[in-house]
Amino acid sequence: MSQTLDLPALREKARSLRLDILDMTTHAGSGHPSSSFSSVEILTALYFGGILRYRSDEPHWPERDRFIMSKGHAAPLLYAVLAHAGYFDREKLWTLRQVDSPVEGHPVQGRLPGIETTSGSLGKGISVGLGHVLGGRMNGLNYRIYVLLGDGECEEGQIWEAAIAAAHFKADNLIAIVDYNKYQETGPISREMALEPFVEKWRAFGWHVEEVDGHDIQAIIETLKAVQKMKGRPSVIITHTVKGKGVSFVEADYTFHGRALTPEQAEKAREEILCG
Ligand SMILES: Cc1ncc(C[n+]2csc(CCOP(=O)(O)OP(=O)(O)O)c2C)c(N)n1
Ligand SMILES: [Mg+2]
Repeated sequence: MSQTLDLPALREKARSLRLDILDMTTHAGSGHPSSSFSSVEILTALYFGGILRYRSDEPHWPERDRFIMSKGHAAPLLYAVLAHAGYFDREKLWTLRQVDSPVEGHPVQGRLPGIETTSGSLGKGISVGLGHVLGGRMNGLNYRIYVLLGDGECEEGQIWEAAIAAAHFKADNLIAIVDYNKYQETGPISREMALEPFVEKWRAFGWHVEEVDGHDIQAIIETLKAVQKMKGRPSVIITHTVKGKGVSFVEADYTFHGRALTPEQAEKAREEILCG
């Protein structure tokens, strides 16, 4: 991959991913568009910004970095990214949530190349990631593991149990990224189960913490490169995001969490994404 960043191309990639998420979920009539839109720039930075080491034509390459989609309901985004990265034919995307399609409502390991873990039941990602850390050590492999968490997901107790363990095992090749969009399924995090002071909590658990604008691709890439140098403890990047990013009326309405846009709404959304 090229060392010089082509930011206009990366922004164009992010736009294409948003359009694919929109088309997949509208065609399926269900799914999680706003959760997927929220993390588009994070995955663009990881997969297309020269961060993640992968070979889409050799999905089980032992030295590959692992990407764990812990907020598994953002499956449409993961599928769009994997298709754009060359893991499978993009035409498959339009079978999202159809009976017998491998493009399931939540990712299932083994159903499509590039899916590193089954997810959808929230809270497991750091535990899975730490398993890869310890397995890599036993096998003498130096890959990194990136785990994408939702902020609502961080209300799960297993996240914090795994955070203790990751610090204990000095898992400095484990990088958690929190999509801090301030909303979960049923409303604002501050009302449902407040997380603040969030940075201090991670620090108290022994993690190195960075904060970044989760829609600024360049800043995300720079932060990811910075945490790669961390020694002796795991890192977490808290990315400040907007749930539904890119479509004004989805940003303004958290009930789009598990609801697709109607075909009419999708036309308005397409215009906004194309002009944004
Ligand atoms: C263990 C578990 N409990 C509840 C759910 C139902 N659920 C699906 S998504 C979601 C909210 C997740 O919010 P967040 O992590 O903030 O993700 P966002 O969509 O905002 O990115 C919930 C409660 C689940 N999938 N797994
Ligand atoms: Mg959230």
